[in-house]
Amino acid sequence: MRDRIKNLLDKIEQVNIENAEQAEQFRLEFLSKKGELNNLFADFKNVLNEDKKEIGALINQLKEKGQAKYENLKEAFASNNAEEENKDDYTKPGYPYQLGALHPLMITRQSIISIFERIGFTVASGPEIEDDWHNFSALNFPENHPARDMQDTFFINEKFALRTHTSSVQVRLMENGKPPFRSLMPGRVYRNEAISARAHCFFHQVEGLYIDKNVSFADMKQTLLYFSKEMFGEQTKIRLRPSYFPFTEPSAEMDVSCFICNAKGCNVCKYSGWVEIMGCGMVDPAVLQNCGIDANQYSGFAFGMGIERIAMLKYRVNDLRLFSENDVRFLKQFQAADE
Ligand code: 2NL
Repeated sequence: MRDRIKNLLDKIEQVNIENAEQAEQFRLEFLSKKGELNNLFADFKNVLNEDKKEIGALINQLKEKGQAKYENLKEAFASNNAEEENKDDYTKPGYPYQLGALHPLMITRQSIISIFERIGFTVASGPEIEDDWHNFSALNFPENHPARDMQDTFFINEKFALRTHTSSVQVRLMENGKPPFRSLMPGRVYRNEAISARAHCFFHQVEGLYIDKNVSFADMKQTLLYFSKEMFGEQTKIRLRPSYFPFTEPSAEMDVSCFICNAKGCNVCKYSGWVEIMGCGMVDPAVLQNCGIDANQYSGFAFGMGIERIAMLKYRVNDLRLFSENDVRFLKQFQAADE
């Protein structure tokens, strides 16, 4: 009995196993019901009582060795197999891709554009670096206007600055084309301001321009009412308050009835029932003349709004900086928002 155990121990230690099949062979030969170990246990009853303690311990040792060897082999071959299979299994489903989302400013910009496109406006674009004529002079800014100051505008050199509004593109459009015009100008603009929750050194605008014969202030009101109802809901009302811009006369600020509280009063409309969303006015005849358009034949209106402002109201965002920090925890929330 002792020799049998010794032989088996040597065999278990020396046996050479290189793959899963050989491991299974090993299990059948030594560890299965009809294997060598069980034979030993079966013959154990014939061992003399005085030897039982010693022989029993030896058989148990043998069993542990055999099982440990088998478990190790099994694990090694199993992980090899998994790698092999993964490499070649072209039927496995692919990894799911993380879906991106439109930036909230782009969603807002697109809603504004598609509302105006439905009534015949087309989109124009132009350079972000502008000369004094297109950004200021053609738009009727007086020589000593504060916007022309280094304090307010980023100058690149004596001649060029980063545009402070997208009106400069409307100027180019009028200079190079013939009326009528019905165009929309979305884009990034720059102002020399300290960055805070309410101001940034760049922001985004959509401006609109409508020039034709006999265009009146009433046309402007109706166009902006249509826009407001489409953008903020059918129940929306508008109101115009007198204002001033160098390039329009008369000029106005436009408020919409608060779409958050239905004009009942909330902290967004500061309990007034109204929120300001854009500036507008009839294009100053001097601007038309500067751009080569006969102000005796043509008239028109223009308007401008900040995309950030609209997006902040629509999505209840209270810090302007969130729009340019690109923190995915912020951006991810707009995954379902594009309409
Ligand atoms: C605002 C106000 C405005 C315009 C932009 C414009 C353009 C031309 C001629 C006349 Cl070419 N006007 N644009 C007019 C009134 C207001 O923007 O608060 N923007 C954020």
